[in-house]
Amino acid sequence: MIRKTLGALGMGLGLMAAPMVASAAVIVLDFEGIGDQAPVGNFYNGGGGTNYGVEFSPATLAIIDADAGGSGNFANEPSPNTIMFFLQANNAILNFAAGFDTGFSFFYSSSTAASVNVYDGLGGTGNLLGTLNLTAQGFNNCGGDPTGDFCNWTPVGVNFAGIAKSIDFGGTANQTGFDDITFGSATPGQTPIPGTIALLGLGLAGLGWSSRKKA
Ligand SMILES: [Ca+2]
Ligand SMILES: [Ca+2]
Ligand SMILES: [Ca+2]
Repeated sequence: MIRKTLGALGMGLGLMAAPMVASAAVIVLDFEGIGDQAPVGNFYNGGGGTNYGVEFSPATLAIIDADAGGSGNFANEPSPNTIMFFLQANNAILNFAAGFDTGFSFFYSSSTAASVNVYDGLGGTGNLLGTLNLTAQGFNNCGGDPTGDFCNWTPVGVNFAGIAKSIDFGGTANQTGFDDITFGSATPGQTPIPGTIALLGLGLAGLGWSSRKKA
């Protein structure tokens, strides 16, 4: 049986560095601007993207939708056209040395059930602060984009007490994709509400991400 995969197998390289930026507001990583099957590595740690002091383990790669010129087998990603996935099981970790609080969230598309854990130590160590449980929903109600087997993206998040410093992404290599990884909120993809529509904020709060879902 041939399994559907998110992308061709490959090897990524990453660098280690000490994150320096403290967290305060909600931070969203959309992975746009990273190359197809290029390591996320230190992109958000002074390596080209906004320097949030977030470092990803070497097996963690970005991948661009095949419909946008890359090699990714997905559709309807919440922030086109790039997502994050990984090619080595049990080796997908991000470190946020400055720490963050309140919540953690993202959108995912997966062919397998998985658990993602939030820790208060670096490298998936220390106390377990929270767990996000993923289901095998990636192929549900597929269509559009116009192509891509991993078509269904679901928001998932957790609130926690304490200061989190690392995330251990569970799941099976090449079978789970992530996008809009969000620190400081249990609702993924949140962005600050502009002052001009602040009064409508309560009414629109539920539309922020739901409008991004597949129509
Ligand atoms: Ca797409
Ligand atoms: Ca696609
Ligand atoms: Ca994206």
